[in-house]
Amino acid sequence: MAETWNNKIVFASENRGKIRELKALLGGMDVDLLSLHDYPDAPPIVEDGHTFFENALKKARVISEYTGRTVIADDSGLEVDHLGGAPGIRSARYAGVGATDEENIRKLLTEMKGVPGNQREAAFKCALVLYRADGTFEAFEGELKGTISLEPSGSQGFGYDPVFIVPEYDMTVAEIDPETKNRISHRGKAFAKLKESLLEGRTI
Ligand code: ITT
Repeated sequence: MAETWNNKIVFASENRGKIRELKALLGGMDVDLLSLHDYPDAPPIVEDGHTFFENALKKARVISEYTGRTVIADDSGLEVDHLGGAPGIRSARYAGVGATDEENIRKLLTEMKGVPGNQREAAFKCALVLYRADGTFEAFEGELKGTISLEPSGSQGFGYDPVFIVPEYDMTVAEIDPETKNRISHRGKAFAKLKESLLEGRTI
């Protein structure tokens, strides 16, 4: 089938875990998802916003202006009540710029050491922006509530999934199968709203 301009959407992300999830979420739709790995010379994006939404909008705008395409951007992270909402927008670089998921998890568990079970509430948050080349955009949000475990468990997903327990499943997100994660997760919920908008023809 010939490629058309309109079915190509760029996901303004380098995070392979997020890209994998978004590809699965788009399954069945006539959309060809590119990512920043297809644009190695794209300008670096300084995530200097104060909210997930501000950062998602900036990523989407910069990459849409660079590529001339419709762009989806996600800014997401973990908010832990006991830590006053940290790591929040700093989730990817909690243990330092370029930190691995393991390093971020280790720092989180150190900060949460000795905190009792009833004070370990947290939430994953996601802001998703779809930005068109003409400068108009739509924004969607999603949230998943849970608690921080005492130690990592499970091997699926990415980021903080091994230490985030979903009470309804009594499992960490890294122990839950990917399809279920995409149905219940912060990104999955935000994406479901975006998809509804795409299917109604309101968005692109
Ligand atoms: P891009 O900006 O290239 O998309 P990033 O990893 O830097 O990738 P963010 O700035 O949005 O993305 O940071 C999100 C971080 O929040 C991510 O690196 C994880 O540590 C965490 N996170 C977000 N969604 C998550 C999920 O579904 N499961 C586990 N951790 C998640």
